Amino acid sequence: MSLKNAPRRLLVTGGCGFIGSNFVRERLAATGSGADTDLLVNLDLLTYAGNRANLADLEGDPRLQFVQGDIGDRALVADLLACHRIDAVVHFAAESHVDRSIDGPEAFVLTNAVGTFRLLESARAYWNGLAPEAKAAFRFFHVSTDEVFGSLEPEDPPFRETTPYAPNSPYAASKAASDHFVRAAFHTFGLPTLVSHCTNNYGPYQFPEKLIPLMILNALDGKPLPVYGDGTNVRDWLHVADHCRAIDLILSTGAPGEVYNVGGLNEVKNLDLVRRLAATLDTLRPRADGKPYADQITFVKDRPGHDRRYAIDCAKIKAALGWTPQETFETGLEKTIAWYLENRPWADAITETRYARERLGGVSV
Ligand code: NAD
Ligand code: TDX
Repeated sequence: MSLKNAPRRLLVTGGCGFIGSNFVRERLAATGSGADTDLLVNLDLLTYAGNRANLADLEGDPRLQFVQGDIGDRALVADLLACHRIDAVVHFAAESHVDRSIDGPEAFVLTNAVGTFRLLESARAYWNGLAPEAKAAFRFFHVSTDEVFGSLEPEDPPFRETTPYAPNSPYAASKAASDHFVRAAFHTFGLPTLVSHCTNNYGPYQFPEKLIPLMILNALDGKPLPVYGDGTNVRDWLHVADHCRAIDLILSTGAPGEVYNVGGLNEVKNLDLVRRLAATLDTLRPRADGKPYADQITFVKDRPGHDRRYAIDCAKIKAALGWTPQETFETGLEKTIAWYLENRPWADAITETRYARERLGGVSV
């Protein structure tokens, strides 16, 4: 598929987070693919989840510019869009952790709903002033989640793009609110928007409050592996590199106003996943006492409102854009575990911060 119309001057929000930093790295590495990047401005507020170390290897790349700031700062965003003649916004920035949204929902409303609304307004004002050709080529890409569709029972068919919204957590509700503003910006004002709903991502640079890195690091530290409830909740796991490839493809070839579901085709029960992580670590980094890491599994109080199952039907993106995930869970998980083993100083630097200690301490012990 030709990427000749791919945008080349991007404003990426949340580029110091997990998926954003992987996207920035993949995007800058894609030179010569037809989706070359002339400039990538990374706007990130550096909340507890934002980490400049996630992009340390790219420091000095003349195509990458970091700006610390808020997506809701209209003057700043207006300036960045105009000064850098941006032709696409790729919006990752968010409060992203469900447990934190249960402890304190307001930050989720402010960042995910109000912040996205303000970013849309800034983008719309800039887009309105563009010449016709640039106006037609401009894109606003919103990274959403499968969680806006609610929870599936074991026998339910996976979520489609047309599945009605039924968000259950404050996080999901705030993402749903942002999706509705994106939809309205297209329908009412014609802003060329694109939306993706993806399943649980995994891979390098994920903040260690999320299931996979938390379990790997707790295992190595001899801490309990806290499985919520009975561990039968199901998630569909998508390698972050496959997600980034999907975003690139949608950005270059997706139709404005369209929504695409992106899934890993890889449903796993939480307890099975944790057992699998433990068994892989038994091989790669056996415990000093020779016992299995699975001995550290502890069942803890369930997450309130815990969604039973997520699964995505990605027939649309497959048929329309030719995307399918390339990573198998087996290879993806092994590479991911190896990455956390090799990058212990990266994780230690995070877990030593005050924010992380407060939260991670609360979850794991
Ligand atoms: P993350 O928490 O790792 O990173 C979020 C980033 O946004 C951080 O760098 C943070 O500093 C930045 N940020 C937060 N508030 C900001 C603000 N007001 N202005 C500017 N920057 C701000 O999140 P992630 O896991 O990389 O998720 C990225 C996006 O993908 C989110 O929109 C999330 O809802 C969505 N998503 C994530 C997953 C997943 O499995 N991680 C799955 C589906 C969808
Ligand atoms: O310690 C834990 N024990 C546990 O059993 C943690 C942190 C999680 N879990 C369970 C809860 C979920 O069923 O594991 C599953 C995955 O949990 P998270 O990693 O917190 O992800 P989830 O709640 O599924 O949401 C993720 O996927 C959708 C991302 O955090 C969201 O940003 C994304 O939108």
